[in-house]
Amino acid sequence: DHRFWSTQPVPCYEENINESGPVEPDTPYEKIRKDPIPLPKEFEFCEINMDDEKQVKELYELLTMNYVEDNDAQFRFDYSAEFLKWALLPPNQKKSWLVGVRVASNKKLVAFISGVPVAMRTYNVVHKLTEINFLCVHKKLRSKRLAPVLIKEITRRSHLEGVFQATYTAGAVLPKPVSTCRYYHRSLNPKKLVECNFSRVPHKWTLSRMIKKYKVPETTSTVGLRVMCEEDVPQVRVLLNKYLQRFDFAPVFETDEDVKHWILPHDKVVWSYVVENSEKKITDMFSFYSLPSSVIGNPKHTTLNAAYMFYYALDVDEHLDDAGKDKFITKRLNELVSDALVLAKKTDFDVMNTLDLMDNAKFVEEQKFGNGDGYLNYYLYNWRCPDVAKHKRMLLAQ
Ligand code: YNC
Ligand code: MG
Repeated sequence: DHRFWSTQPVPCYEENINESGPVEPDTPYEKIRKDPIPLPKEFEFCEINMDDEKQVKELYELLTMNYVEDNDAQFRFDYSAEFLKWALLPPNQKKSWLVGVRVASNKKLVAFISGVPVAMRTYNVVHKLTEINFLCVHKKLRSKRLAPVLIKEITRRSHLEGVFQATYTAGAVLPKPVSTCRYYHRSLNPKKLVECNFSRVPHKWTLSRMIKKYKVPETTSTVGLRVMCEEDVPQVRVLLNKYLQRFDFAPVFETDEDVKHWILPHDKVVWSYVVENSEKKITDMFSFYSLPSSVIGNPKHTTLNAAYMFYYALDVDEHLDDAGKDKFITKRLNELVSDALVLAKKTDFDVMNTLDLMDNAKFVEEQKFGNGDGYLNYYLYNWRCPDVAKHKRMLLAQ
């Protein structure tokens, strides 16, 4: 049973949902609590200013030591400080949505939760909502019911800004996922992955056979492929929004500023490429981001350099029937992902990760991705809607 979650406006596990709508109505401004949710007296809330390098470093250190680990505690996400600044300072960010908890006596940062504004479409409703991420409580303060206080506080701050719906992803199973994704991994550095205990040499295989299997070409092969630049932003926005219409659960890029922030290459954080044809038209784009993991207690390696597939889009002829579209997307996507692997390998990534969403089922096998043992659940807060099918969802959280 869920002592906290059973009090929240989310559907319960058993619900079979056929219609869309809010679980509870918006709270009128005068009814929203104006002072923070009480914390145990030894703690106090603070706002983390991501323009202040000292605070960025404090957040980086909290997450690096205490954020998400895999089931066997072999790996822990190690988001870089640069990544955190990028993820937490998008256009129209609200300062009040980067909530820290400090020890009152010595000001040590011991917990955090973030919200960023995002426009998302679920089926045919476009929402402005808060995307919640980076919920973290210091390992020494676990199981003290601090997480519900953080969640209630970010909810209050979201309500004060007039936002009554939120979205988030978590490995944890909570009431009630709108969709559940499985992680997929494509080895780029099999030797290191084996040494880190991330992969295993299959029965009756040798490491050299594995290395051979995962070798990628030296150069890309798609004609017209190049790094995305600022002039591409308007075309990429149109291309991406159009492609995202294929899905029932997807972000909407409402302004060029959004695309500039989320998609343009960002040193050491995001890599983005476009395909430009002879008429200077952008026909395709794809991107990936860097999210290393600390390798816990390994004598030889400290960091696994993982790239995660991010947005991609292709120009699909609307006149094709569904089968024709599927065939086209399968062929084109395999060409693009194969080049993405070449580029990720060149940038020294050890592995490319993705989930079973969007049109990914059309390339994972051919591109030699294998399923992992991790799952990621997608949630909506205060919005009830039918479950979203695998191939109808689009990622957003990093
Ligand atoms: C989780 N990941 O079930 P019940 S993902 C939400 N998301 O409540 P305590 C979670 N709730 O079941 P701890 C959760 N994990 O009794 C646990 N819970 O109703 C629930 N890990 O609280 C849990 N980061 O403080 C239970 O637990 C209650 O000390 C127990 O703290 C939890 O960012 C946590 O995995 C996760 O740092 C902070 O374990 C801690 O264990 C930790 O006693 C490592 O809490 C890092 C980690 C989570 C990453 C993420 C998305 C978070 C979404 C939060 C929900 C947002 C709702 C929308 C709000 C805005 C609404 C508007 C408008
Ligand atoms: Mg706690």
